[in-house]
Amino acid sequence: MMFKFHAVAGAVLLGFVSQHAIAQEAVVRLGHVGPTSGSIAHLGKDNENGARLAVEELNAKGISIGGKKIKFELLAEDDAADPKQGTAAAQKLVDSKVVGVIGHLNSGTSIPASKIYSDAGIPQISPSATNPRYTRQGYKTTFRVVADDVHLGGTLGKYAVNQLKGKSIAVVDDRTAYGQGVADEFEKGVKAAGGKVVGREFTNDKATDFTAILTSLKAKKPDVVFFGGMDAVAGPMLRQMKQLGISAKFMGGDGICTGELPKLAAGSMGDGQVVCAEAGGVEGEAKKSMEDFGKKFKAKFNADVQLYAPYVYDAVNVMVAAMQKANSTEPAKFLPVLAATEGYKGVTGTIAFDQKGDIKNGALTLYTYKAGKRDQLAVVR
Ligand code: ABU
Repeated sequence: MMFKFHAVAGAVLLGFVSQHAIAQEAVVRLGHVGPTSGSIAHLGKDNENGARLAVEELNAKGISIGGKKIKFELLAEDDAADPKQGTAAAQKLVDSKVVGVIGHLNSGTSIPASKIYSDAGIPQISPSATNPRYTRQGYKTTFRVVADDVHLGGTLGKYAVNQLKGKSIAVVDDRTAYGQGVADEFEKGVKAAGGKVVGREFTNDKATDFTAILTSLKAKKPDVVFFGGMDAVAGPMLRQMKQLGISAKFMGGDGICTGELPKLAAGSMGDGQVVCAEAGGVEGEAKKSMEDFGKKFKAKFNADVQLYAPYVYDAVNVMVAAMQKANSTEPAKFLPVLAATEGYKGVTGTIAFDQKGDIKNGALTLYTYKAGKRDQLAVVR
């Protein structure tokens, strides 16, 4: 009889304790979306790992919000850089009750997905989508921590004329939202600097044979070829340029400005031949935090940062900082705090958002490649 009483009392107490414990701890879901399959899976994985590192550190630190210990759970989705898969992934995350999303990697997926997040009232921070349209749709939920293609393409266009002294410039794009957009802005930049575009061709983001367009451009004797698209296409294009005897400088936006490009070009890049730009960057003392991030990333994933992993890491942290400041993980409560972010010190520099959700005073880092490694030319604003 006595044993029975103790057992019942123990069970009641255990129930109370575990309910109490549950009440003190909450799981908060964050979404990440990028292409972790397909030709740019290496970039999708790079982004996803940036998010994983941030979430692991936050959980290890132990964050309390609204009187509860928060355990962040990352729901990582693959959109294969495909707009339709991008919207399906967005809907899946909304249905899974994420409170915020970091992604997508591509402009072509981030733009259509942004309506789904906006309709659900869920903040979305893209760490890498650079098409200006992304933040110009009037959505309050849409943010970006890198510069856009107006800045990126325009600066590269002027650089082609003023620094590279390009006289006959050819432009190719992959007809994606990013590729075509950045190529258009590049062309405007060339023209604004008094340069001449001698040819414009296009391909697609899955193409591998560029013989026809490169042969047509070769006849125009370009001294600079700009490609609007990603590294998976730029690599084979560089190989085929070499085979066809086109020795022009090769330029591109952030999509080609990756650690993987030399491998994809398989030895066909001359030192200093390629000039590209990352849509962010740090100078002076701030460089240390970026370098430290690179070391930490390498130690954890046994891989070098490809391009935007540190921007993803900052995007997760700036979103969680807004939750802490709002003392709430409810999107409706922390969204206005996120929008009002000022002076957040991340590894990629200082983050503040303008009215559209774009980073204020965004930087660009111009790179070339020497001996198969990225080599910084300049940071410009
Ligand atoms: N910004 C380059 C890669 C991502 C994109 O905008 O599509």
